[in-house]
Amino acid sequence: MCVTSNFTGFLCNDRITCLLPSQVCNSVSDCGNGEDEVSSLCSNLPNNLPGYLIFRCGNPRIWIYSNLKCNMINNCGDCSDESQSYASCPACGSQWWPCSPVLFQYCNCIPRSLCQNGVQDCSDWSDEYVCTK
Ligand SMILES: [Ca+2]
Ligand SMILES: [Ca+2]
Repeated sequence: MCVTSNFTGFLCNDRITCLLPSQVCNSVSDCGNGEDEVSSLCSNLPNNLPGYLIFRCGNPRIWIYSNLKCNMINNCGDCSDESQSYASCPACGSQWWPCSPVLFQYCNCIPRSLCQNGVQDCSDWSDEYVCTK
């Protein structure tokens, strides 16, 4: 395990390189000797991965890499990775606009870059008539 300011990740054998959880078992050797792709980790995914690399969604048969939790994108499909009650995510930051989005890609917040872009992104149109960039 290794911890950076942004995520908890996988420490390579060089004791320096810290990989994002989603770089482990992604069929790319990201550590110098490929120790992030060994079958003792990557067979029977995700059961052989350390728990800090994964997040179990609301449906526990569905899992995501833990760095995809609270990234404002609906990776679980049911928004459980973005739910404050379930995943302890912080409220929308300053770069985000809170609303019920039209597209399920976003769960509770849309990027402010979508505000006043001429396209409805919130069900109440607040992105076009209330939100400012
Ligand atoms: Ca890899
Ligand atoms: Ca997510």
